[in-house]
Amino acid sequence: MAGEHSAEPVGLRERDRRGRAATAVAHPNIALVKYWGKRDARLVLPRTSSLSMTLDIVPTTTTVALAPGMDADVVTLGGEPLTGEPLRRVVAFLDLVRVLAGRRESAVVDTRNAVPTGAGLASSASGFAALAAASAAAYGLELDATALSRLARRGSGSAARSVFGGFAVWHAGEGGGAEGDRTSYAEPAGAPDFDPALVLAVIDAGPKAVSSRIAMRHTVDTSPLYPAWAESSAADLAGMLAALRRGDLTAVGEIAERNAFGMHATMLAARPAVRYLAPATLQVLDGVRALRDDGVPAFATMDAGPNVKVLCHRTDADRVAEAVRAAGGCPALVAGPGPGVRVTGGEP
Ligand code: 2P0
Repeated sequence: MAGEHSAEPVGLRERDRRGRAATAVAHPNIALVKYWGKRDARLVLPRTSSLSMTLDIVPTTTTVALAPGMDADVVTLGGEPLTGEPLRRVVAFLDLVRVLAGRRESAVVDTRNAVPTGAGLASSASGFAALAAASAAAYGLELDATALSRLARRGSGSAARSVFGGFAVWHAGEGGGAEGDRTSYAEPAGAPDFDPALVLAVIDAGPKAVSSRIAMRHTVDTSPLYPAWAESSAADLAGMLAALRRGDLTAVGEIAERNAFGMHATMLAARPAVRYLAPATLQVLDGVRALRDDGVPAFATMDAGPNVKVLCHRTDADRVAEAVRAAGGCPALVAGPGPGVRVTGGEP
C-alpha cells in the first residue's frame, strides 16, 4: 500500500502525486418535525416530510483525499480507523459518489466531530453532509444544493437537512425509485421573525443502545401507533411552516413538542418497545414545564436518545440552560441557528 512506510499520513503523498482533496464542514440539525420511518431503505426515502434547525455548534470536519494507488478506502473518525458497519456505510457512500462521478479511485477520509459520535446530537447528519460535500468536490462532481441534499440523504436521511443553514424542510417526495430519489430533498424553510435558541441537555453523551436506523424500521414494522403519528405529522409540518412564517415561537414549540412526544409514543408502542427516555429525561421535561409555568416560552424535543433539546428565545437561553442543568443534573449547551455545509479547502 502506498504511503505505508512513510512518516506522512497515508494518502497525503498520493493526493500530492495524482489526486484531489477537499475539506468540508457541516453542523448537526435538530428536527422540530421528526423523520421517523423509511419507505425505501436503499434510497433512504422517508415516509414523512420533516423540518429542522441547523445548529451553530459541534460541527463535523471531513477531508476526502483521492488515493489512486490504494486498493481500498481508508476512513478515520477522530483519528481512529473506522471498522465494521460504520466503515461499510462510508464505503457504500463513496461507491455511490464514484458511480455518479464515473471514477474509480479509492479515498482517504479523515473526519472529526466536535462531540462524541452517536450521542443523540445528530452526528450522522453533520457527518454525512460533510462527507457528501467533501467527496463530491474531491471526485469532481458539480452539484447544486438540491442535488447535494439528495446525495447526503443517501448516507443518512437527516444529513439532507444539514446541507442548509437555519431552518430546513426535507420533502418526503413522491413515489419510489428514480422519481422518489429526484423528489426527496431538503430546502430552506425561511428565516423566522424570532431569535431562536436550542438548549441541549446532555444527559448521556455515550453511544445509544439501539441505532435510529434499526429503531425506526422496528417501529414502522410493529407499532400500531405509527400510521396515526405519520398522518398527524403532515398536519404538524403544515402548522409549523405557517407558525415559522408568522414568527410565532410558541406555536413552533408546541408543535415540535407534540410531534416529538408522538414519535416516542410510536416507539413505546412497538413490539417490543423501544424506549430512549431515561429518568433524567423526564426530570428535564418537568423543568421545561416549570419554566413555562413561570412564563418562559420553552418547548422540548427528544430524538433517538435520552437527551432533551429545548427551543426558546435566545434572550431566555441562559436562564433555560440553568434550569435544565438544575433539573437534569447534567451539562447543557446553547445553540443558535447555524450555517449550511461548506467546502473550506483542499481544492486541487
Ligand atoms: C430526525 N432522527 O428527524 C430523527 C428524529 C432521530 C429521531 O433523523 O437511517 O441517522 O441514517 O436515515 O438520519 C436519525 O436518523 O437515520 C434521525 P438514517 P438518521 O432528526
